[in-house]
Amino acid sequence: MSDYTPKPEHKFTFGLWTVGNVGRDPFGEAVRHRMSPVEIVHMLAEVGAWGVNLHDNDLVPIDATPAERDQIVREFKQALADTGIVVPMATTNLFYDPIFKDGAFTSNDPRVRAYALQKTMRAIDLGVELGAKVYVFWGGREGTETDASKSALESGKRFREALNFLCAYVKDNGYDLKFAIEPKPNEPRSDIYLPTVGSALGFIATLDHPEMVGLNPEVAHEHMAGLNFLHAIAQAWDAGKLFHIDLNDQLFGRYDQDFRFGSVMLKQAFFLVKFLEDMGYEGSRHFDAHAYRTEDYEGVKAFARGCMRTYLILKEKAARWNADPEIQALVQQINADDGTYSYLSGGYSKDKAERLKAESFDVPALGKRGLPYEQLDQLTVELLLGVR
Ligand code: DIG
Ligand code: MN
Ligand code: MN
Repeated sequence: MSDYTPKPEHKFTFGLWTVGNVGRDPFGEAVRHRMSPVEIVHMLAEVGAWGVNLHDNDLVPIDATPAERDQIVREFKQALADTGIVVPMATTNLFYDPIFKDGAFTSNDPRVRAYALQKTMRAIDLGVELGAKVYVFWGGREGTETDASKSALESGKRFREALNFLCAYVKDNGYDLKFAIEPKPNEPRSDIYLPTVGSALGFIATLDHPEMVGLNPEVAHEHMAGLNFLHAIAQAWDAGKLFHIDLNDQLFGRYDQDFRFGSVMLKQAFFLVKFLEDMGYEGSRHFDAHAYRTEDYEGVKAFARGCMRTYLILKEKAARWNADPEIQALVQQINADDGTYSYLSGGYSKDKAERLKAESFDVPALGKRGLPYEQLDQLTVELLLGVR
């Protein structure tokens, strides 16, 4: 049995809004008292987290005076100093206040769009002051219930204009900060713009400073769209755009459940952890999740510990998968290549095209070839079940 104790080098983080979730849902009132940001920092230190993330208003109320803001930030910084907890990521709450009921950057009202930019600049200043290096944009209200209300094309242009302005703001201020877009297909809007990793990657390419902007994919959000999260982050990684990640769990086709990491789709969680560890992902392992509504704060701590323990257990399972002789023999067999067609790698040439057109293939034999995927997947399942 290995040691599954979280350590700073694991880079486990939680948002203030996650372990601070009071259990309110559309059909029920809060079930837990609200902890202060300082209390949350101490709880995260107690369970062994490395960092804490925040929306601006998780820390500073939207109507705080500058003096109140400074006092709150001072006390928060003291809690960070007392515990050693760091702030790797920050973001803006552009979804809770009624002013954003029809969006922030994509609102039809230019006053709301302008206010959203102002609020985000101030929140960026706060995030940088606290040491954040990644800034997330989750456009929770950027969407529609009826497409009679606004042009999807115009909304994309407004979103781009806002991000271009904010990228320029970061550059103008010399901030060491990169942006990470967080896609989600719906909820709280009926349809949210930039719904998936794929659509966000396409959007990033249209920005003035695409090098500053990447992705913060969330497990639950791709699952809500019925998509394979591993495939999504592999594409983001391939594009050099996996700047951050929101880990949790989620059944397909449900509202955003934000379950404890690994608590629902364990095999998908295994392949996700394997990918991150195999690739040497160096970013935060951020758990954007919350405890069941049934829990008290001891249950919330069990939730937080469970997220980190499951990640570490799956990390060990991934290492064992990579070292398992029977599994690796099958992987070798599946990827056998005698080099006959290696001339095709390295790009096109007329000679290569002519040579390939002259090749002959035993199509029936290739079609009959048996692939040992049942055996390989069974070995994977048995490894996860702890019998190998
Ligand atoms: C929800 O999945 C979103 C917001 O909580 C926040 O903007 C972002 C940061 O992880 N995730
Ligand atoms: Mn979510
Ligand atoms: Mn998230």
